Amino acid sequence: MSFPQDFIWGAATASYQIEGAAYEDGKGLSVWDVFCKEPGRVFQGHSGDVACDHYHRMKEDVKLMADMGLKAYRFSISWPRVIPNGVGEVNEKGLQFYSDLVDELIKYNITPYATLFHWDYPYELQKRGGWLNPDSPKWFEAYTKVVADKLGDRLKNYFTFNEPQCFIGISMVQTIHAPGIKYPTKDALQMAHNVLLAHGRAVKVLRETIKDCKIGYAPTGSSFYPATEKPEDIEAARQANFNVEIDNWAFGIGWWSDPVMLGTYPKEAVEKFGELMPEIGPQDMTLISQPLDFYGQNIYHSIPAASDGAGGFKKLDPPAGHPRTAIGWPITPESFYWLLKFLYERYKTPIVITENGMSAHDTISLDGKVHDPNRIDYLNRYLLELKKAIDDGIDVKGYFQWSLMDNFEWANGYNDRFGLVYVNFQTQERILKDSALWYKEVIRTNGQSL
Ligand code: GCO
Repeated sequence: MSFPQDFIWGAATASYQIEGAAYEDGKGLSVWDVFCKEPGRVFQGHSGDVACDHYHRMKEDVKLMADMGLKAYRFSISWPRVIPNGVGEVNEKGLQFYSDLVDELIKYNITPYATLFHWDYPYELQKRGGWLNPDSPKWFEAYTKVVADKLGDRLKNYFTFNEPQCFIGISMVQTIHAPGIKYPTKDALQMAHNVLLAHGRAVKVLRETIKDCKIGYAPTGSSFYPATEKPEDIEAARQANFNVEIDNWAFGIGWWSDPVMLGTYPKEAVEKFGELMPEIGPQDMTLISQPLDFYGQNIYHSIPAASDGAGGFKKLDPPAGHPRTAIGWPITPESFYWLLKFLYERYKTPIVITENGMSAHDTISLDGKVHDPNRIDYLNRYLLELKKAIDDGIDVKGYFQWSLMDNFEWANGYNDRFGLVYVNFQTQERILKDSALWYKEVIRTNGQSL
């Protein structure tokens, strides 16, 4: 076996990270617009005000995607660009931008995949309590309906949420991301439940509005691979992936994916949380766990796990000098094979890798090109592990590289470059890196060139 004929070869971005035009054409404020202006929040006070100026260069950027032979593009929709106050009046100009983007992609035969929420939450709704407000799932449903009504005739593939681990965990527990507010655990758990309800409502309204749509979810989470291939270490890694640590619940895969895929919160964690657990209505878990067409997962790296000799697991540190990306993440290609295997065993749903890639301190060489052999090697290694998973019968439908282009890396500002396309943030010049040309060949040969 090899990559299936219809394998989805794509790249991904997110609205706040690339669009810019933060105050144009009637867009409302997002929590990121406000957060970036708060002193000390973001590296060197960077913001997404201009970012890659994609809002004005969308056609040029889609042309680049076509030049690279991308079969699919995963972008996100900015909720406050579409509904400036989060609820109520629709901003037609903002909505039109996404409609034009979808048309442009289709013109080049690139299948659009939209993420409904990739962190740029409407500031007006944050002022009303954000995800803690019991009405928040309904707000998200209403926004989803607006998107589906306008784009659903052409846009058929949706992801509801990107990485709830981050926009609750990093934002509301660690306070490193917008809005950067620390909430007590009980409130954070309630918010998490409201996000899951919002996911359920969005799935429902998408299915009702667009008969032939396909829906997924794009979480991430702390993940583990077996330190050795001894059966007890494999079992230890399996356990570790879905175990919810009370101090680290917000980053658990189990906390965010078991309710969606299995209709239950992980039992041991519920018992440990006791009175801190959110209120769960009688129909909630049914709403949250409606069947999905594919399960998305953002995978960058994992931690080795081994048996603790007593039926449990222990986490290991990578060996000294282990390779790392510029942002400091360990390079662990085996995370693909093992996590895909464990996810497929547990959730029994086709998988799409919704993000994977590496940051590097890329530079323009004297020859005017951007040589990034490290990124090519990274992608090559991970994709070989992906192929191994497919060869083993794991149903992986697609792969979205992160990211199409260098962009605003949240609290790290423009310090980390994740793109296949180099962006000069002063001139907005784009240059295809060597990795973009390499990926083009992978796509052209449907993975045979790996
Ligand atoms: C995330 C987000 C992306 C990031 C990327 C690199 O995973 O944090 O989905 O927006 O830019 O993952 O950190």
